[in-house]
Amino acid sequence: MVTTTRGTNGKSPEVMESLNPATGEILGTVPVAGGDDVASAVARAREASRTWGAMSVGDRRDQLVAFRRALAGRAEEMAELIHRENGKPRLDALLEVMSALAHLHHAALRADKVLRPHKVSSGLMANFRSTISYHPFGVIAVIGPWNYPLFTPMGSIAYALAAGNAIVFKPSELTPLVGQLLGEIARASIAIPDVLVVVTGDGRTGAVLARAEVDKIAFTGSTATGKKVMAAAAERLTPVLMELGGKDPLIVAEDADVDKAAEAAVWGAMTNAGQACISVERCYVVEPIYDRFVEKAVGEARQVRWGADDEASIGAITMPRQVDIIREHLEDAVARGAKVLLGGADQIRGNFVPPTVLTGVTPEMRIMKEETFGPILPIAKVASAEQAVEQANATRYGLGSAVFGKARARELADKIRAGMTSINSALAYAGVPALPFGGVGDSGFGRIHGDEGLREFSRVKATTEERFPLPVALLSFKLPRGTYDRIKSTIHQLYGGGMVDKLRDKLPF
Ligand code: TXE
Repeated sequence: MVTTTRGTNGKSPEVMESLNPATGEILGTVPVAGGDDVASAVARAREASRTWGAMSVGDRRDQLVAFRRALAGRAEEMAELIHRENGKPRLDALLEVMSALAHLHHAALRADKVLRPHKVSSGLMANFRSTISYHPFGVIAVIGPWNYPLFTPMGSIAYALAAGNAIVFKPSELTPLVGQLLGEIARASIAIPDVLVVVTGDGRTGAVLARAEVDKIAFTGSTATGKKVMAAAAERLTPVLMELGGKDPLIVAEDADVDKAAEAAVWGAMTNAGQACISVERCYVVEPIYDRFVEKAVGEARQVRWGADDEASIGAITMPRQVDIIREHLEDAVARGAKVLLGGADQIRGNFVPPTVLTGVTPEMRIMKEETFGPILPIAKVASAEQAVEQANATRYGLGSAVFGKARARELADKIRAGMTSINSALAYAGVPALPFGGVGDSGFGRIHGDEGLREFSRVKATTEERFPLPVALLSFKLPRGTYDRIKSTIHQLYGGGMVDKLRDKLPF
């Protein structure tokens, strides 16, 4: 949470306060970086990127191992800050630190293998040696959200650093202190200064950074702001990676383990108080098992403890504005005929939203179309798994998804238009560092995590080198007479007559 104040003499720099969303306590004050501050941060990162990018992958790995160890050494301090600044329970905060560390470890170790130059077939140009190599872009701007203030930006930061880039990180205005602490740990543990520079501020700082002289922007946040960032980046033709919102479906087929599916649906919808881009936001259950599923889900959700105490499984909603969105979605659903089986808008207390289960939901309700970002599980009854897939895909979003079932689970998973699917679990793909993470449509594009994440932050370079000259130099104006006819006959024999098909396994195409 944040309030912004201008210096009393009108000249001192603007600052903002970070508040604990559970208590309203002021946790700290940070500067709102302006144009000059952002330019200076980018310049410092640029300088660092020269040394960092020129280092061997092995040397960078050693530095990232030191960074990882330093972060692990301060895991509890970081988790405590995440807990206080974001509002999530301490245990969830500590798990977030562990997940971030897993990515830092994975990226540092994989970079050597994934970004090593490799040869490819030169095809018809058989006298050439062709190579693909990967190079750092230079400076990556990472604009982060507040829901997983460490894990989410780390998905870009770890992979971009391992690929040899320096970073300018702007954390969300709701969680700037987590960003600052990460920057401090990087400074203390990485030998090259300014490899990770943190600038604090709100959307205005983000907007300046989106126009700054950076080489790529990795943005995580809302679809609406993502579009603004992309438009700003277009001015300098800066490439962008967009990790945006979602409306993730969970499908339960007839042969699913109903108890397991209900437990996972409740956890997937309500973990982090539903404030995950990959939260389960819609649940489709086939008719024969629907009643059993609903009963089980309500029973599970009833046991989810909400509040600020140490026993709570879900804490405060981080962004006060989000509470209004959740309330509006619930009221709209009820007005259109949904039934509240547990929780509901009238039980919202300040920034705390109760675990809520809804049935009788229909596609035109806001709660089935727009990102709710709260601990809400709307359950829809469907006639068949096909209908479930059809409704799951009837959205412009396409981030995560889940399928519960046996015989046809994989087939159904393949049919869901989304970047990621967990079968017989919810959100599990996010815990596998080797799996690329990202969406389609309004959920964005580009991938963090995994090998794709390392390549996402690399400039791809193609090199081909002549090994020996051919008697007929095709790449020249000095072609002998009769070349036209020879090419004509080559086209006919190779591609028309099917020689390439016959020699498919023998020729290096
Ligand atoms: O997001 P914003 P907010 C969704 C969720 C939530 C909604 C709004 O549904 O209700 O987004 O949240 C910076 N140029 N998600 O307001 O505005 C901003 O300072 C450049 C989904 O927090 O997208 C912050 O650092 N940057 C999500 C970051 O963008 C700008 C996680 C995100 O803010 C900017 C969070 C601008 N013009 C919310 N304006 C997910 N994908 O996980 C703001 N920013």
